[in-house]
Amino acid sequence: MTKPKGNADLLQPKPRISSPDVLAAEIIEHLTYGIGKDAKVATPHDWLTATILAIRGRIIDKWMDSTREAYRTNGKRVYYLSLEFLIGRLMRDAVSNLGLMDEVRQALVSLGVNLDVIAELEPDAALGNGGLGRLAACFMESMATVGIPAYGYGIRYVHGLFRQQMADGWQVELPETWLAHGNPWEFERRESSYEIGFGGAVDTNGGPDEPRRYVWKPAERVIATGYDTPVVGWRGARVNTLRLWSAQPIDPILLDAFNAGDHIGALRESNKAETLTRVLYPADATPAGQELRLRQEYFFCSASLQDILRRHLQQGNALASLPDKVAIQLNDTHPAVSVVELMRLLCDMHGLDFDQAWDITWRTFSYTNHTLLPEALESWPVPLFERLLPRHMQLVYEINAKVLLDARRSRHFSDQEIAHISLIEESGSRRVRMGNLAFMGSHSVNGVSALHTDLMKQTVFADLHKLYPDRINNKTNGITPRRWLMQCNPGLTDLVTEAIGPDFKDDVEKLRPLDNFADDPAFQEKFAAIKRANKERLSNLVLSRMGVRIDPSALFDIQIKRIHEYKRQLLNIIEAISLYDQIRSHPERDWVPRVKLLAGKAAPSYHNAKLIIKLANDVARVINNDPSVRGLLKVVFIPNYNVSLAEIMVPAADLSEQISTAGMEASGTGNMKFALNGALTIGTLDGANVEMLEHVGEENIVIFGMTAEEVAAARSDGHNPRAIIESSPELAQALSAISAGVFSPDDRDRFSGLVDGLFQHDWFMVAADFDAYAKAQRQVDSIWTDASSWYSKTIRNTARMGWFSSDRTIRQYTADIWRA
Ligand code: 4GP
Repeated sequence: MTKPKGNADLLQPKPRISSPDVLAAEIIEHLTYGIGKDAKVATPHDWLTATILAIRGRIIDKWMDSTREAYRTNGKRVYYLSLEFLIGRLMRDAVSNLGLMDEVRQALVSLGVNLDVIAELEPDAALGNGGLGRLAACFMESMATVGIPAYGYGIRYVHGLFRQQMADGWQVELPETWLAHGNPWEFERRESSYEIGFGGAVDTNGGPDEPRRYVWKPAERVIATGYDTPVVGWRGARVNTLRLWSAQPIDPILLDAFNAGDHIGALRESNKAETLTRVLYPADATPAGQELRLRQEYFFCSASLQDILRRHLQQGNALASLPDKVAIQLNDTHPAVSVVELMRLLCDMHGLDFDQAWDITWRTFSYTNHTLLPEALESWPVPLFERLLPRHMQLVYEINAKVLLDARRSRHFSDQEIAHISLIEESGSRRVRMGNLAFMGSHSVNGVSALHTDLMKQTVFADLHKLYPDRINNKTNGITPRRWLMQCNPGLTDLVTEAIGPDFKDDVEKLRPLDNFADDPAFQEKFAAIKRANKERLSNLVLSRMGVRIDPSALFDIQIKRIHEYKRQLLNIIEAISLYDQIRSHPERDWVPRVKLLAGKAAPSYHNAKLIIKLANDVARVINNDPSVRGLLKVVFIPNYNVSLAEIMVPAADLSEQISTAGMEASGTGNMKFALNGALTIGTLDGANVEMLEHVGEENIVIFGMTAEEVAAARSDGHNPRAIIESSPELAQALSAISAGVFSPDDRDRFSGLVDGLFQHDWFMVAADFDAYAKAQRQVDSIWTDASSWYSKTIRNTARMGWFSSDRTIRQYTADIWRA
């Protein structure tokens, strides 16, 4: 490219001033000349867009600095490949990280606009299903904060995670349209476009004395175009790029067909291409849509790898230095096909031989596992994989041969061990195992909490761990304290600053001195007042959205997360029923007023999860309308859980429910958000709860229930849930109320599937853990009754949760895995 030869001064933008009056003038400038609106007729959305554009300008200056710096130093770059980024809103994040909150607020006030009102209009970017997508968003922010030159790569879904509505208590899924008003954060990068192929056949060429070359001739091609969103680190330290790919047809319209009168057919190719990036795949779903999902995965992996190699070579680097300059982190198995795609690019497009390419490949990749649930470990039917990606199928077999031969020859693996590590699942119909592919193709394989990492070694990856004993390592998850403390809980942030000074804002582990205030009555009072204000805000939201009145002085007991049997919302609801029974049977006792709040989405095809939502709503209706409860218990299921709702619920919680069946929750991150915001946790010894216990101290967390080992033993030795239920009068009574139709008078059998499951196998140990859980809840009540003890514990939670910052997690990835 030729460099423009203009006046050097003019080619360099002037640094921007960010005083309120300058900001206000710029907002008006954007409103007028960018959006074409007069201030008098501008809609609140116009104001939002104009404000974002003014903020964006400030980010771009730093963004360009960061990019120039990365080119200049030619250091190692980190690429985070994830099919999900559950970002939520961006404006508050950006303004607060740039340190411009007061200036922007004042600028808007001078224009007669309220920042909080327009901030509410920003749609949530919900490009993810749950934990792993939200983790990716926290990691992007922390990488920019810690100063790592990093790119996130993903898909720009037109429709993110569905909107959840309740129809008579049942979940209904509606399309989500986050791009309806345009997206002022993103930049389309037409110049970063790549061709992606599917299907077709593989030819061989090369003369008799030349090495054989494979040429894939895809039958279909689409274009991937990048859209860049800047991600600002704390104090604007660094601005990284999130590049999301959108699919476009090569020919937008088939003119011949159109002219021949086939107006719909003329758009067929175009529709097919655009379908690729139209919707986020709802995880945990049935095999339906499998092909589309595999296409999405390959599409985004191929585009990202072509982009990564282009950047690497453009800087004058040799291919052999790829592992020294590039670290690619695979967020779960969704991007695992990257391993084979890089092999294809290196062998077929750049002429490397297989062994050279393999050496580069596994040294470049690393893989994070996020769940041990067998249904979530992806695998693809061989015929599907082979039809869509014929060249990749050949490479899968070649990689498999190399690894299996080595395991057999040098490690003397048995047939059974070989069968476990093979890339091809042979039992039943043949499938390509993406977990094993990600494992073999990476130099590091990490779990997301200490317990989960141990279980990975013992269960799903036991044999691969035996073959590569140095590969599995642990990186306990974390959360960004900017969004999950400073932005969502400004009251607490100010109080903490007043008590211990502002150092914790730059290093959240410096919250620790707050411990000294835990028993100080004056501080407790202020801490309680902030919690109370946050609870009032949530109560208002519940009233305005649902018409349900809840009392902010009651104990707010909150469970928010995806609805899944292993997360045991059912245990929580059954306990509510049992409490309801007891409040009515023993009106003379001193019951602690409690509001049980739940929220979360169920995968559209997950029958039992949807039934659990319906049960929560049915139970809520009965309990909330029963005068004999005297308002001592309320149950509320808030629809359409998303990141923005979490930002209101987390700071308002007194009690955080983290009650998964031990051994099943890989880590959890909601558990960390609540505790940091001064909630007490009731939880099992599962996922990161185990490490939270170590950090906050056993007197500041309520742990109950079976351990992972006990669960495994009960499952393999067979436990007898019927006997357990019959020996627990409270559980038996609650279940018989459900079965008798107390909560579903219109359809007595509605929940029989759920109840029968508890009697027959109780796979998730709901019955087995019930008594322990109920007892732990009464222990919570008794702590609550002593306010000073309650606040002393919850303040200590805030003080001691700093370690669970995603900055710490990212530093560990950087030091141990990426070596960036
Ligand atoms: C989630 C895990 O269920 C959760 O425990 C963990 O905290 C989170 O990943 C981030 O590591 N898994 C998923 C998934 O979201 O789709 O498997």
